Amino acid sequence: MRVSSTPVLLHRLKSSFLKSVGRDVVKPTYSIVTPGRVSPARLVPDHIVKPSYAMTGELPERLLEPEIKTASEISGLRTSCRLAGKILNTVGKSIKVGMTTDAIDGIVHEECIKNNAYPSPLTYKGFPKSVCTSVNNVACHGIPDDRPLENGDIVNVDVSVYLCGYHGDTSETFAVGKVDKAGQQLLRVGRECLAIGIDVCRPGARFCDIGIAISEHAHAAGFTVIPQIIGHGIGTYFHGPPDIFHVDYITKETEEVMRPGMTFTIEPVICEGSERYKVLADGWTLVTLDNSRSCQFEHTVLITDTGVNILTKYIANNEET
Ligand SMILES: [Co+2]
Repeated sequence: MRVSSTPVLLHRLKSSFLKSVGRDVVKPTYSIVTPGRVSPARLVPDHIVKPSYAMTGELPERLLEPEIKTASEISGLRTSCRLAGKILNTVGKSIKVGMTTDAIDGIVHEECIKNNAYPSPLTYKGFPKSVCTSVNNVACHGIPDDRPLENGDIVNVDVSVYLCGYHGDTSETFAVGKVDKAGQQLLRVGRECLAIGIDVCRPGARFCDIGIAISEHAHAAGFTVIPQIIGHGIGTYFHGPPDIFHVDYITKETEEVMRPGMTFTIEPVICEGSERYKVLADGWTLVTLDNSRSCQFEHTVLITDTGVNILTKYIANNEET
């Protein structure tokens, strides 16, 4: 749920990234998606503890520095992240041809309420639904609507929950029915990019090392990365420092090093065509300019004393803990 507006980034990346867009986009074997009808926001019962923006519309003041969390803060965050991972797993198992993205919204919403959590996207900066669903040429922040999923679609479901006073954030792009070879390859590389980005995390590593590793892998496979879609620090706030870039972007800030107790998301958007995009009139839906497909995978991670922990990882036999 975060797009960087750093103008300097746009400027610096322009030349190097446009060069990498060499591949022709072949005739699509998938549907190009346009927004459908959005149902009313789902209701949250009174007993669910809500983040401040859901009550007042105001976001908490942004921290200036990445936060080092205490053991008890980490334990709260771990609980919400575990639930986000569990809900994403439940959604993934239910996805099938003919299901609308509004139905996905319904599942995520109900799972949140059942587990005493608030669906973080709902009312965040005015977002109208409980989850983001982004299909095919929609790169991120898609609004669930009445369009039924088609055989061959790819759909990203971005689940964020607010539980125990903490936000947990994770997403995955799922194949619907039989996806063509190019789409399968895109999903594989997208998944690998997240894993590679997580792999470089440890105390002492620079934040920019994440983007360097991810973009190198994506480019080697012939794909691009949307520079402005960035990961973020997370805690009692949905989005905070540090900004996590998924491209090769070196500044004083991105050269800062990771320290134990820091928690943030990694969530690269990988495209099969150009990384250029536009935001539709609804103010949210971000689509690729050339209508090519993109995928996104996301985890919330914790820097530990010795490495990194994936807080939103789904662990099957740990379901009820
Ligand atoms: Co996120």
